[in-house]
Amino acid sequence: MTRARQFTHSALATILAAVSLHCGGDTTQPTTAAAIEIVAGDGQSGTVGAALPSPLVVLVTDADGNPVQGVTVHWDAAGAGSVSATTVQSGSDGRAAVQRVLGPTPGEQTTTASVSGLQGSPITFTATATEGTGGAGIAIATNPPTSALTGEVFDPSVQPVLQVTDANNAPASGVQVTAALASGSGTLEGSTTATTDAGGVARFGDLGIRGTGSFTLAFTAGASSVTSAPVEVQPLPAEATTGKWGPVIDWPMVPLHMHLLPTGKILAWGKYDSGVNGTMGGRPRLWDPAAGPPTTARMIEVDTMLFCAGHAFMADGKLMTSGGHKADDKGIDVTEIFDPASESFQPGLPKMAFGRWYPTVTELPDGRMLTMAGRDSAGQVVEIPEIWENNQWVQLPGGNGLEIPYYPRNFVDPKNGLVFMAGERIQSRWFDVDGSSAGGRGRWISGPMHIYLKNRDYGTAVMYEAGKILYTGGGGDTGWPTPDPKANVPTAIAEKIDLNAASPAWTSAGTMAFPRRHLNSTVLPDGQVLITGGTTGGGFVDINVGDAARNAELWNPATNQWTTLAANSKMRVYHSVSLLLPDGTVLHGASGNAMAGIQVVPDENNHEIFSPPYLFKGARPTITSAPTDVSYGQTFSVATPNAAQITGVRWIKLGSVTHAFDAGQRANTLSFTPTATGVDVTAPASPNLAPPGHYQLFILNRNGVPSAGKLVHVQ
Ligand SMILES: [Cu+2]
Repeated sequence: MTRARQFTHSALATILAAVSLHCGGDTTQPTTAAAIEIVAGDGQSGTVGAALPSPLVVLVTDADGNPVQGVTVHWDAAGAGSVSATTVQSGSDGRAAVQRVLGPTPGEQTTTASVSGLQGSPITFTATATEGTGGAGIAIATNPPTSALTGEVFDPSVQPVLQVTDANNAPASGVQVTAALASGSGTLEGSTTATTDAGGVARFGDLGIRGTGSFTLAFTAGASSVTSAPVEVQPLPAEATTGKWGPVIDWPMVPLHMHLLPTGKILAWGKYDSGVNGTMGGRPRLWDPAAGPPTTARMIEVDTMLFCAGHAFMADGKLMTSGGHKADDKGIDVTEIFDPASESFQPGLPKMAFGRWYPTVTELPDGRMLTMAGRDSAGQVVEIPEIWENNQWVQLPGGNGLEIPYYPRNFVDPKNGLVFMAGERIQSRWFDVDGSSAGGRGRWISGPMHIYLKNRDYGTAVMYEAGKILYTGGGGDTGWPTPDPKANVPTAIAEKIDLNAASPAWTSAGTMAFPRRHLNSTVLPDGQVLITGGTTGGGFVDINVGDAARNAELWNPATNQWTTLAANSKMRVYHSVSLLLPDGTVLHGASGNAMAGIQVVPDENNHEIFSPPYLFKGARPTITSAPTDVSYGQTFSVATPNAAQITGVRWIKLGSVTHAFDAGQRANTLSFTPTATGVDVTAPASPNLAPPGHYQLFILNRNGVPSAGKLVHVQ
């Protein structure tokens, strides 16, 4: 028939078809529809479980061979596979078509198209199904995030998940899926392959994109591939390099002794009960950060004046103090123990043989406590250390005869369990509490000389890893009462020592951007050391605001390099403190309650919070559970949804800080093995490596982004 003849009759056919539709039943066909025939799609070959390459098409005509619109054609996949629709109305060209997906069995598969009553109905299409070659289908179950920071390790909730089916349209297990950038200029980071599980599901765990702009990812399994939704990748904010300081937060007094308790609360005290011009007393305040600002902190009664005491945490999490304030340069002989559970000091403890003003307390591997140095009630330097054992103080007269500075920078040496005095003197020394010398129990052992050959009074020291100490800043007071040479300005020179070495020696740790005195050092979860506060000027304490070292600095032990970070708002010099908090920020506060010659050091009854650069690099890992108590050498499970992302596990002992030195903090990098649901972590083998007590456990990803700390007690 000719095209022209078809057209002359098609208008009537259309009307009739429309009437049929509106009358409802598809059993009654337009009177003009007479026949059905195949147009296309018969005799194709395809892969089992897959769609045929071309649609199946029929034509409905009237008695004159003209196309008829609106006729309902029934399609049936004959029990294997599927058709895209089981009923299709013929179009204005009389045609009706479906897509055919073959069933799972190789061989001949048929499809029928039928319109009852028409000549030629039912029509049978025949197709040949062939065995597939694997990886028949891949689909995205979870897309990557719609936005991310460059280099960010995507949160587990938006790590891509793929569903892979085999040639039979069944879940394909053991199939490797490869991820790659499909568009965008940058690098795909992390593990770019994942293997399907029994359900045919492949999960990526640690992907991230380095670069900026719009990206898509391609996921490929065998010959099949699928492309993700777009990911908009932003550059890192400036704070990812500089960190960021928060606002000034007020305290009711100058919190110049500060401790993070196992309860998460903070105990602090200064010289006075309240702020500037307050009454002498310095009673502690207990601040619960979860309950309100520090102005809500509760005053804790104590029967002595703890200003200028030494302190450290004990194995059970209680805080021991040694000495305190009788007058400037004169100490008292009282010991106090604060119990974080009852939130009170234990009364009536045995006293020391000597008053101590500016001593250092050190927890030993076996739980005994050592107190060293300070001035007694008459203002004399105390050269005899005392050890707390069997709930009493025992003198160690074998230590007598050495000019010991205020608040010695003491650490337990993991190699031998001895106490290593890192400074401030030029020569460092070990003290053996169980050794003996001419004077009796206790023995000094000469150690290496600093590379900076001047006294480092009011420098800071931190054991950032078992046996590894950073000592930086200090000095600058030519009138300081130790016998070593002095400089008239503080130093920016840093040095480090590894006590694990066969012959430990001080070596260069680079130079800070600013010389500093009265600075603080805080070991961070990523293993770097944060330096805060201090003054660049010489003398006992330079309170010229222009000389304040307000920029934080960061030391990276892996590179020995220093980075200058953001500046805080307050001058924090003599009596300033810094304390690592469980959320990975650092509290930097206080300064004051003292004189600078004839001038008053400004009282800072407040703190500021520093958010280190690692808090600006995207999603943080989270710890969902960890044991509260572990023993030495024990392997314990830490649950985290970030299991595939963890590249480091560290813990850091709770801080107890004053006078530019934190006698509490010390850190261990812990060995671990990843599991499906977290990491199995092994505690240090010995208390020499990690003295007993409470540590904040952190897990980290490859960008050094830490989780919040989880409190773990080791004993
Ligand atoms: Cu002081």
